[in-house]
Amino acid sequence: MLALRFAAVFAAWCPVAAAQTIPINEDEASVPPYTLPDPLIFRSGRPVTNASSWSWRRTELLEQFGDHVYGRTPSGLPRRAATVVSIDRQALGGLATRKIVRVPLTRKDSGPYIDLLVYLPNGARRQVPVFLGYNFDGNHTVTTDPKVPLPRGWVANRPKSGVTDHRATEAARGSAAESWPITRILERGYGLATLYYGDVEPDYDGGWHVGLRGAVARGGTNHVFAPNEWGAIGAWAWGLSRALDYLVTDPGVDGRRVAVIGHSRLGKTALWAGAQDERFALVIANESGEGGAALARRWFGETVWRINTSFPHWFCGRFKDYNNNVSELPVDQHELVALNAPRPVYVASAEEDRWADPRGEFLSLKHADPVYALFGLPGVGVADMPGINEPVGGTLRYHVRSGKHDLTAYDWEQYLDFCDRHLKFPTQ
Ligand code: GTR
Repeated sequence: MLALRFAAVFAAWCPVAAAQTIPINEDEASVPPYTLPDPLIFRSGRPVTNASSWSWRRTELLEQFGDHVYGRTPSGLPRRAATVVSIDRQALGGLATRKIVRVPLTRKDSGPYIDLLVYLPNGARRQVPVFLGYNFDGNHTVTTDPKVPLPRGWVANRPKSGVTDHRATEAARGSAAESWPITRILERGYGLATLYYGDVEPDYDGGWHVGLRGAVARGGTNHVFAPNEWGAIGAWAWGLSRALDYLVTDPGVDGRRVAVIGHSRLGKTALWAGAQDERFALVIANESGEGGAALARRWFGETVWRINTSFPHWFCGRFKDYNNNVSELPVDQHELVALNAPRPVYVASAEEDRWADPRGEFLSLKHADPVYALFGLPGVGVADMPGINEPVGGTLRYHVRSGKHDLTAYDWEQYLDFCDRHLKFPTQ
């Protein structure tokens, strides 16, 4: 019934092209009602009653997200040891030890591989908790440190990066430093490990030919993807787990306290990585929007149709089946958040980032609350969205910051405080 009303609203908006396009709505009063799937009901209709039956439901949901949204991550991919390429024990004026670590992703040394950039605070008395997150334009953009090499492959020509032909340039060195307050992170007692997502797979439709998915596909670069084979987000998420494989072996890192963080498309990736790999102790999704924390069924900002049209390579083929009937999706994004239970999750929005649907991001957390309650944990715990710059919640935490789509110092301060509460041991 609700599904019919939903479709009817779309048809009224766009009678001719209703089957092909879904108009963008950014008016709260026009959001039609919708019904979310219940994370605590098995497909069979049986209810989940406790944390131990949740683990079965968790498996079912993971399979559904694999089959219908991100594609399944192939099993049996090689996992090879990483190599520390360089160490500088006096980086950033002596504040940190900087390592560059090569993480192979396939059997071939020629690639694809990740060059992981790791900064650990000097003088720590014990192994430190670490933030692990992808950067958008190369490791050299997060710092002005001249020793950090440029990525070798494709980079996007984003306005700030000064790139015009998809090759990384020196001009972009430090261009993303404001989003990566490395000194502050180190001073607060954390390490930072960052990696360039294009090392795993370039971010364009067809990028898989020169990326991880093409390198491991049975059909090589002629491979024809099945509807539930992984998309680029799946490949990037897998890369985060391989970076974690290294971090758990680093003598300076406490591998039980690695938080995975991502902004925007890389926030979607962080959530999917955390859902699949329970070694991530905590997950942070900064303005992850559609296909991330925002509810798919809520018609506000970016839609399933729009994201599948703009970025067909991000998700699996079957996700496109829901372009015009999102209510048929067997899952919604509150269940992606819930897949991280009982681990802490921070979801953040920005007031002007209406495209990402701040309210839809908040509601995902709220509707994941019942799963956290199974573990006796406080979820986000409030009835409605908080005001601007007023973080709320417990094990599930949320803020909507003033300003635009970005990862800012304000966001990092909240994440550092959240990690202090959830990742630091009392003796530290
Ligand atoms: C937008 C896309 C969003 C978000 C963003 C980003 O164009 O529509 O879903 O992922 O890109 O990653 O920067």
